[in-house]
Amino acid sequence: MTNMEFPTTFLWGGATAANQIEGGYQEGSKGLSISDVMTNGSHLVEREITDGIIEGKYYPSHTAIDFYHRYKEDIKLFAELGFKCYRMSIAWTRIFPNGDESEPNEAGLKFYDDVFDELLKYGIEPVVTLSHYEMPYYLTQKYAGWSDRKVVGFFENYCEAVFTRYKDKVKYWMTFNEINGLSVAGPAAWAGGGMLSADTKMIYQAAHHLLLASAKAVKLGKTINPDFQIGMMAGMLNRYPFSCNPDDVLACIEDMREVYFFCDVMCRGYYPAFVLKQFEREGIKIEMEAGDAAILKEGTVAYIGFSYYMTFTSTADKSLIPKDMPGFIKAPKNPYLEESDWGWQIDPAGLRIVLNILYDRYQIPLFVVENGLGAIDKVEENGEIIDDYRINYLAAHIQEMNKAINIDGVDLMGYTPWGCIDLVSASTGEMKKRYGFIYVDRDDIGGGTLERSRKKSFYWYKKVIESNGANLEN
Ligand code: BGP
Repeated sequence: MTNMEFPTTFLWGGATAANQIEGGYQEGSKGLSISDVMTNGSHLVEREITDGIIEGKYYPSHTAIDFYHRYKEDIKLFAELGFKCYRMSIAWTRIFPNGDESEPNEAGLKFYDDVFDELLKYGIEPVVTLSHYEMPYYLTQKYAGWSDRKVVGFFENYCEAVFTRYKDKVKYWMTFNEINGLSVAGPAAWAGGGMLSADTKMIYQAAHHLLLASAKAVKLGKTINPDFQIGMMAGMLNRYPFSCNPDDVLACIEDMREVYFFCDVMCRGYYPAFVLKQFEREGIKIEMEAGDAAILKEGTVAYIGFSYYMTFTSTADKSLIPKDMPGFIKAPKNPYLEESDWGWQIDPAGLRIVLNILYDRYQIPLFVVENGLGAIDKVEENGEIIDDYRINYLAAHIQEMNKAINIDGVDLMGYTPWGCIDLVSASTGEMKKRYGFIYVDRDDIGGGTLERSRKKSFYWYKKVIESNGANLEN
């Protein structure tokens, strides 16, 4: 008989990112970040990236859910949920407002000291992303973001400041959120690379700098505290061949390289052959310095954190791709899956598949650091929020993680569902696309009291954690 229990060390928690929750965008001498110049949009209308702040436009990150002032109340609720860990990010712009200063900003450092102390007070382990879609805006203007190698040095200074300051408070780190998002160009090149537009060469040059910066962070972190666990973070956009036609299977392998390129370099420590061949074929010459290869080799990560929301298909027959399809990946819909109100195809079994693929390929621990259902919640007259759809989604995914651990033998460290407290959507800037166990009274254009309340899923997830994943009943 198989023992279907989660490991006793399993890190149950929740995940957020600074720019989607903090607000206080100019407080404590914080600098402007790339997310601070992004307006609100919808799943049909892309968020606008403005040239600085423009009067009359609405920028959701400026107040977000005001975690900057309410973190104590929010962390208390996380403790009530029984969180073992909390995934959050540090806003680089609180520590180095422009990015290229030589000394860090004390008010910013102090803010995260307070947040970490509050978490540790309840025995909640912080899991910290160093850069979650928000580099200093100034670096995009002066250096064209990650396309300039100087930014690697600025990032190193930032890492040194936070690693040194928090070395006894934070053990789990991740370098760049969804680093592979960069290959999807458009707004993703902005969020991940700080570049307004970029051709293939520029994308790969920026990717090289990000990969180098990640490896340098790992190396540096280990010298500051050898107990640090520094991982990578990928957006696990897994694809299936649309049919069993070998052409579709090959198209799928090729599409998946957009994810594996990044994972391969960070986990194995060198560029995979397929990308070197692509450079050769397309005449792409990336500037690399002597010594870069050694840095990549020495700076491999301790674990793979990844986000998982949905899956996609791949086809060799491009005529099957619907015209004017919204979203960043254009591919025919999978007829076996249902989708969310935002068109994301829900695939719990796909999570087990992904866990197996990643573990087989890299043989290092995995961490599901984002997963969840973005949905519109209805507040009943008595104030209740009955989000059974969210409970069903999460329960189905937790069951698949359990199988991956107990049937397949995958080494899975933990699970931090995305947006454990409602927050600003990264892709659309909306508030109504909610993921949380905790409801926040805030709308898409800045209205609402910002008050917090517990949804039905709050009580459900609390039981899940209490039972270490054994009780998934609604
Ligand atoms: C991931 C990002 C998060 C997040 C999540 C949900 O891509 O790492 O920042 O927001 O997706 O996406 P959205 O907010 O667009 O619903």
